[in-house]
Amino acid sequence: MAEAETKSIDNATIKMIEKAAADGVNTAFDRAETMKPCPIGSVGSCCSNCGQGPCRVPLPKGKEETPEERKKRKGVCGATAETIAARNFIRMIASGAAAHSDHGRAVAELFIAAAKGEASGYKITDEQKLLQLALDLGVKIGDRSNNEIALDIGQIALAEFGRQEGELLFLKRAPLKRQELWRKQGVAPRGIDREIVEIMHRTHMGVDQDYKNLLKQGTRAALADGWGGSMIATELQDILFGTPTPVLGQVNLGVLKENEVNLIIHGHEPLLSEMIVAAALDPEMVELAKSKGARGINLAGMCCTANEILMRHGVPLAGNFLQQELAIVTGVVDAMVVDVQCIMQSLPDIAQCYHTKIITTSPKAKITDAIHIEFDEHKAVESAKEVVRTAIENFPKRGKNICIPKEKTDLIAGFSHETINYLLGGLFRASYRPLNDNIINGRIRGVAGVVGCNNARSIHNEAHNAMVKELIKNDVLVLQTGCSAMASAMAGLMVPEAAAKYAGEGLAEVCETVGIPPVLHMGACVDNSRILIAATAMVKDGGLGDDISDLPVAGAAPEWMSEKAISIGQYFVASGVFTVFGVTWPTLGSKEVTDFLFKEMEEIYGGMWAFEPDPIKAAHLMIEHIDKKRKALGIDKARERILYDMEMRRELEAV
Ligand code: BF8
Ligand code: SF4
Repeated sequence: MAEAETKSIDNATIKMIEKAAADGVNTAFDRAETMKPCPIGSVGSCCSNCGQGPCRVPLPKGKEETPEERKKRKGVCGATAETIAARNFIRMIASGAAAHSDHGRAVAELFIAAAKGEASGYKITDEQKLLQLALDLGVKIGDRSNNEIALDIGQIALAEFGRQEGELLFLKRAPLKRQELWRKQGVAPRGIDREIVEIMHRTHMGVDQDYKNLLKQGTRAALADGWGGSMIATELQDILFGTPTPVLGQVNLGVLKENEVNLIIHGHEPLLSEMIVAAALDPEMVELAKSKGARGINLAGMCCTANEILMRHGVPLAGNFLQQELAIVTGVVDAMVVDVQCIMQSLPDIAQCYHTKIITTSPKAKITDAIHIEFDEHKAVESAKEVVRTAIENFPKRGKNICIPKEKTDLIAGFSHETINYLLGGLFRASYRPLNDNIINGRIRGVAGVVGCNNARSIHNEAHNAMVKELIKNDVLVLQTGCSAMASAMAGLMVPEAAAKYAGEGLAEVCETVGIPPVLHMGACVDNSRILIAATAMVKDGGLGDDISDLPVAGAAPEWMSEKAISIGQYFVASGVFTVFGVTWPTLGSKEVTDFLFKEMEEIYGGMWAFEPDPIKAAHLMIEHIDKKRKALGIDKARERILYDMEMRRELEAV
């Protein structure tokens, strides 16, 4: 069916969209056709922050606005289009920062419970990282036990959420110049919760009505996400569950198995999924599965939970955001267990057409018509077993209407900051030096973080793949997280062989020498904090300036949709990174707000936003920015030289 081919570039996805249509199942792809975005709300020009509205303040169509007309474009309370757009934008940041940070809080709470011995099944796995964090946070080590040290760390981390004064401790990990800039600008976050609450206060009717001042608070809350909540989540998860190291995995709906119980773990927090991974290996569970006629239990991940359990256990990835409904359409998913974030409410509806059980687990995220098995970290093993048992018992109820797409692709994941450091530098002198050297000598032009979601308003995975291929072709090393990472993995970009096939000569040469793919999977969205740490490590290693904004780096989310993506983008920009988003831009209803984000932020923070829906053009904006930074560093000539060398080499080879 030609129509499905206009919705995704991935064959497994296309097949399942077709099957959904044949089965009479309505998916996000259909709903995106019938529900068009509101042209006023989508550009930030609709305010519903009080009962006098919603007030709409759209730009006049097709003509320049006179100053008089401009003055009349106000909400009932007098709020201008700038105030309305800025308020809407920073409320997105508040929600995104809250999502990541509440995740971080849950990890900190579990960390404390584990340290106290009150959470059976959880333990300190990465002792080295525990001790490193203790040093960073000034926690006494001496001859204290790991649990004693962990308890102090957990309590310090948890206190960061409610901190009322001072600034977040992890800000000290940023380059010194950046820290000073944040302080000078007054955006160094105090407590994580405090900054989010302050957004909600300031955007209440009749409070902060200066768009620049509103955006400044948005920056403060976003930094509290990246250098606070998200970083706490990543660090403590690594200590509890292990810091990722290179691991072979597989991705796409083809990882589902006809003869086994298929249990999909979907959502974000690895607290539950880690336990489910353990429960699925339990001989008692495996026996139970066999007694029901299955050959075993096949776990697969969806969305960021998938990334978490892939990075640490090699559990296969069933798919990214827009494939969640389609996994059920295969007819072989016996249960899908979800926790928080990016979970479509349509899942139970679709499940009714097949036999799949949808299980919610978080008291924060229930779905009408789903089964709820509350996850209690104090009884985690039992909760996890109950979930696995529910899937097993549902296996015999599978219908005949099943189809598993054959597509599945290999990938190497597990590129934490520590792993990159180790792989580049070797066991005895782990460092970013070889990366910096290869950037300075021009083999690697720069580094790009390509992250974020799928969006039903754009062709599934198309922009991710086009952008990433264009970047590596131009010798830009790509770091990835979230659904974007999965899109690249599906396209075969995350195996070492991809270097020779897709990367420019300089990048390919480095990848082949070190033995890494040209596109590195760094984890879930919350792990974008790893990219901040990697960028800081590049600064600290020397030769590339003294701040993140000096580095030849850029960021992008070509298919973004979630509010978390906006928070991530804002903390990257405020950390000094040029960041380009695709699909749509939520402040286009106000020229002033958009100009501030796209231009003025560069003057203040050295990083700025851009909006470019064409992924190739967007990739070239990133490359231009990288080249601009290379020039400022005085290393642009080195690259010309190396390319010349290669040209000469080719000529010699041709002789
Ligand atoms: O945190 S990339 S669609 S799954 S929001 Fe969601 Fe976007 Fe995927 Fe993970 Ni991130
Ligand atoms: Fe309208 Fe002002 Fe109320 Fe917003 S806060 S809905 S602009 S009256």
